[in-house]
Amino acid sequence: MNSHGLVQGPHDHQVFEPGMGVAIAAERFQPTKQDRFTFGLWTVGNRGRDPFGASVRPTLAPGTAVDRLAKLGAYGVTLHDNDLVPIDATPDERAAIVREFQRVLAECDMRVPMVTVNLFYDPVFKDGALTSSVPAIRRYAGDKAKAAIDLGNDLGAETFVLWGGREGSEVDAAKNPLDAMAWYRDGVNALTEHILDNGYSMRIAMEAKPNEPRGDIYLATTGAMLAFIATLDHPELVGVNPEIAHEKMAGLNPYHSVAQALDAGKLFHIDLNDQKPGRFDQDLRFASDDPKGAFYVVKLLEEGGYQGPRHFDAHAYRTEDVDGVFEFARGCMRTYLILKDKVDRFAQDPEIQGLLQSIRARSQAVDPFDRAAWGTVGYAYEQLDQLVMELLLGVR
Ligand code: GCO
Ligand code: MN
Ligand code: MN
Repeated sequence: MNSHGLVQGPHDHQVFEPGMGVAIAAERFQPTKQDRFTFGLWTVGNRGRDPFGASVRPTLAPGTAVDRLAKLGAYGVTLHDNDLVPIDATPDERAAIVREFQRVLAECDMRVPMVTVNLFYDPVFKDGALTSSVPAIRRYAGDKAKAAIDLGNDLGAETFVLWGGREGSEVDAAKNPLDAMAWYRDGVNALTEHILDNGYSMRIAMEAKPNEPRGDIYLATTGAMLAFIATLDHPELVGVNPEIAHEKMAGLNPYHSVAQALDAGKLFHIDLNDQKPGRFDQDLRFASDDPKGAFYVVKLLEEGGYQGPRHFDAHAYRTEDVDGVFEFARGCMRTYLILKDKVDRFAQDPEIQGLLQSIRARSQAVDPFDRAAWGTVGYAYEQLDQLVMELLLGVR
């Protein structure tokens, strides 16, 4: 009997291959530390509040989140400064909180590979943080981000994510975006100076999102971030943290955005989740809306040399209680491992590989170049795509 009062959970029935026992299937997709799965404290801690309704779940203590994620096989957690340390904590309070959290991490054998800063929740940031038109707010935001970098260093993080949730506008008459870009650049340059001055081994990963919570957010896509990074004082210290849902909100293909980041040597971190196009910011369980799109992202991460954590930035449906939240977390990791298994099968499938080979062989056709013939040739992509569908649907 599980906590829902059911004798069996839905996954107890999953059988992936004829003759493969349920126990083996469960063990096979059991996450381990080597998989390097991480979750934001704010993801499992999400209380289900939305613009239309109140919280539906109790506050989850950071220690409880760490403990329950560790038991599921996660590698670590990530956090905003204020997920752990209240915005108005004194230095002594901060030190005590960090000490206690370090104790829990050690006890659960969990890491904190990434820390980020909350520059969006407090009302002071309602017109932006590093791009606020108020110099004193820009200064405060910069100091807060530096303190979050210090916190990351204390916790052993190698990546500092910078998500400019309020760096944007609704009223374009109010702010010149050229000023905003200059302030943003000054802000990020100051953060890299802070890292260098302190000798931290930390890199910054900038995360793009097109909208929400602002009407329009500056540097709306991963591609825009990459162009901006090239204008910084220390571009070598700054990369990107693409999020699947954010690229989809912009109508883009996350597979291509992540590939561009990898190609630029800038994929420092990644936020895995899912999103239905044309909706509000949903933060769905990884791959739950678009498993085919997610398959290609997993393929890219596994085959493209990405070494960082597989970080989930998603949250459970508002319908869930706390146990449902950890079913959600387990689901994110299992689906990743199942898709990783599909990546291996794709590489070993004789029909898929044979078809790819014949497509490639035909593309090597020799001179003379025959324009008319190339215009009538069939590429067999329908057949290839259907084979991938059948692989993903479990019949290959
Ligand atoms: C969002 C963002 C955030 C950031 C996080 C890290 O849509 O709210 O994805 O979850 O990733 O704040 O800075
Ligand atoms: Mn997001
Ligand atoms: Mn994110």
